Amino acid sequence: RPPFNWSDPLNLTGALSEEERMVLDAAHAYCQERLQPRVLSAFREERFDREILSEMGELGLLGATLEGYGCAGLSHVAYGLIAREVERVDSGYRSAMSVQSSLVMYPIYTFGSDAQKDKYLTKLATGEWVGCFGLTEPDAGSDPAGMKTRAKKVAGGWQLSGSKMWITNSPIADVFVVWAKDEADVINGFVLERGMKGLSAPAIHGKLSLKASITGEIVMDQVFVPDENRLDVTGLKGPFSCLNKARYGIAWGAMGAAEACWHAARQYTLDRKQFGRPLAANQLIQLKLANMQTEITLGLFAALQVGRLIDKGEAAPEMISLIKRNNCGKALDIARVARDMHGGNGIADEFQVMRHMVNLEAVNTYEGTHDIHALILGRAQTGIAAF
Ligand code: TGC
Ligand code: FAD
Repeated sequence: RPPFNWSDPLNLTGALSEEERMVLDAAHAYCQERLQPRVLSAFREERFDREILSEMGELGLLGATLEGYGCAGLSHVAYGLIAREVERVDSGYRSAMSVQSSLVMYPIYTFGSDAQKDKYLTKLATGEWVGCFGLTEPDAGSDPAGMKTRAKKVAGGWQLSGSKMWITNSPIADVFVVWAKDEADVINGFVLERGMKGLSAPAIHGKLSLKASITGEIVMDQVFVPDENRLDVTGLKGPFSCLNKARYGIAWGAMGAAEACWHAARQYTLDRKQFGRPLAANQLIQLKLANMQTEITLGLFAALQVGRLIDKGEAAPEMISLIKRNNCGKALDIARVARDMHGGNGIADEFQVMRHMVNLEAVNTYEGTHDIHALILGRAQTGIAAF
């Protein structure tokens, strides 16, 4: 009888290349040894430890799929594995990593001039500079086409005015990738830098989710941005092509958080006795564990398939919507059930599961909400846009 590994039931590890397995092991070791010990206090104190991005840079975890500029040139599956290991610890740490890699380095790499790439990419890859991505506004979330931020052409550059809301990393960012409409209502991308006159990025406090990640606004009051800081792309396909990369990583990451909750629930119910035997001896508990195992395994294999298709240049955005939506929704359900299985202890932060649960609420919302991805899939199968 071939062996059955309960924690890797369909042998995902066996479907990875040797390089991907090495990346997985290195990312796992870093996350468990360096990130896990500090997440509890960071979450309690609503603190993002800035040096985490430098540590990730040192290990080659930033912009990992890009070639050159000190980037590792890894497969998209390897990038997904990194996201999964980081989010096994905390979705907020994965947020910081995926914004830097997919939403800041990727657009500069793809739409930037050689001078922009030389100036920004190496420093972003090492984590010496932190980046953020400003698309969402107070009145334009699911519908970014409704943005109000304006870029007015002036001599030698552009003058940007407007505000962006809910921006991961913005209060500590050195580099701001910002999307704005020009006078013809066409969306353009710009790279702004900390210190530009009229630019500020106040932090948003009071979050009950992703408290170990820093989130803020971007406020632009007639910020002059030189011509050479404009990205060479127009229209929503600019920001959306970045979102494809980030949403793909989130599909892996959410499964990492779900695995953390599943493993915790399994161990807790094996250890805790009620009615004279382990909780895990009950059929209701085993059913929940089997459901978690099944959903996580299917979600990981779907992410693996999409990753392989991205590497071959054959992934359509709808495929990414399918896995982002499914994996975030399933991870949130799993975290809620795992919290319940921990009983009263489940609400204590030392047991980790409720932190994952509240984090996953935001993960299910950002980068396109669960329902927006349903509408993208609905449009693709009916030909009718419902939004
Ligand atoms: P639509 O008409 O569908 O498309 C407009 C243009 O964009 C192109 N396009 C894409 N290109 C590449 N990849 C994609 N996924 C694309 N989707 C669309 C499309 O071909 C078209 O191009 P063209 O040349 O014909 O003009 O646009 P719409 O306005 O009708 O879109 C509606 C909808 C709902 C699909 C879209 O607006 C949407 O996805 N909304 C969700 C917004 C969102 O995801 N925001 C994320 C903000 S960033 C963030 O949350 C970071 S969190 C980071 C962290 O902490 O981890
Ligand atoms: P809304 O668009 O107002 O949606 C509210 C509800 O209405 C949702 O349930 C939605 O599904 C539903 N809805 C909307 N339209 C329809 C429709 N047509 N039909 C049916 N239902 C609909 N943005 C960035 O640009 N950069 C970042 O770095 C970033 N980081 C973030 C970090 C955090 C912690 C959070 C919470 C958000 C972040 N965001 C970021 C913003 C995020 O992408 C938006 O919150 C998200 O896209 C949803 O937009 P909204 O909050 O305006 O909700």
